[in-house]
Amino acid sequence: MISKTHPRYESLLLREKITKAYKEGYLAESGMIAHGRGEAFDYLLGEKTIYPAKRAMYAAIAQMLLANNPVISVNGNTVALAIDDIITLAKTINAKIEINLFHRTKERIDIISDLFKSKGYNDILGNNNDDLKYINDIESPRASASTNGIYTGDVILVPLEDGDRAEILAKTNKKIITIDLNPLSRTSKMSNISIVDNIVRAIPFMNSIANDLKAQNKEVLKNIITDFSNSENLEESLDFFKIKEEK
Ligand code: PTJ
Repeated sequence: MISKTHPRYESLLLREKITKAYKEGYLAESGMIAHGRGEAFDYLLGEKTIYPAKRAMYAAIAQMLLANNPVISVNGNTVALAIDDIITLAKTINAKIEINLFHRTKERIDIISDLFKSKGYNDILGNNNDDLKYINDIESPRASASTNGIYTGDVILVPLEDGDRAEILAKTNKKIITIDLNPLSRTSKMSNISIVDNIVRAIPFMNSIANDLKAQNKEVLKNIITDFSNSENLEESLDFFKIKEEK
């Protein structure tokens, strides 16, 4: 039990979610290391949602609202930290949710599928009964793609990845959106829209703007995307990382 008065309460709470998910059997061992890396970047960012991240999130929602078949890909870490907000987002913008694991095992897929079902969400893709295809050139179990989901999807949100997939998916003409605290990661560089923010702040922010954007006409959404440059936005994001303490 973490005391609410602890100065690092929020951060410790997230660690608790991560370790609980590991004990429940659905978070990969290396998911704990990935979380630590994210923590370090977030610390340097001041644990705040920066302006370039907000701009990227407007572009991301616009892109998903214009899509024919938008899909949110979830792994162990994403589920541990943001399952409820992901379900809300998927319902609001009419996107599918697909489980896609780097360290794929039948057991982890079953546990995650059951977690979604326990939340009343029964349409999860990528489960063990799904019709899975395999995307060429991805040399890991992450190549698996549901026929009705990532395989045929045109806009795919891939939070917290490790870079072996974003590039290949982007080459297949899909629009790739990521949430990654590391603006220098391969995934951030290879995606069309990279949101440099903690997923626990990003998905709630996306939910807070989704209804407003849904009410806009298509031209407004297209303009948001045309005005967005991922490389410039990543450059700007880097400027927010503080390696010197403010006096
Ligand atoms: O569940 P699986 O089997 O699919 O495995 C998932 C992990 C996360 C283990 C796998 O994708 C992996 O090893 O990822 P990496 O290479 O550690 O990359 C994860 C990226 O997410 C890193 O750039 C981290 O900085 C970033 N990250 C970690 N935690 C967060 C984050 N970004 C946003 N929010 C976070 N909370």
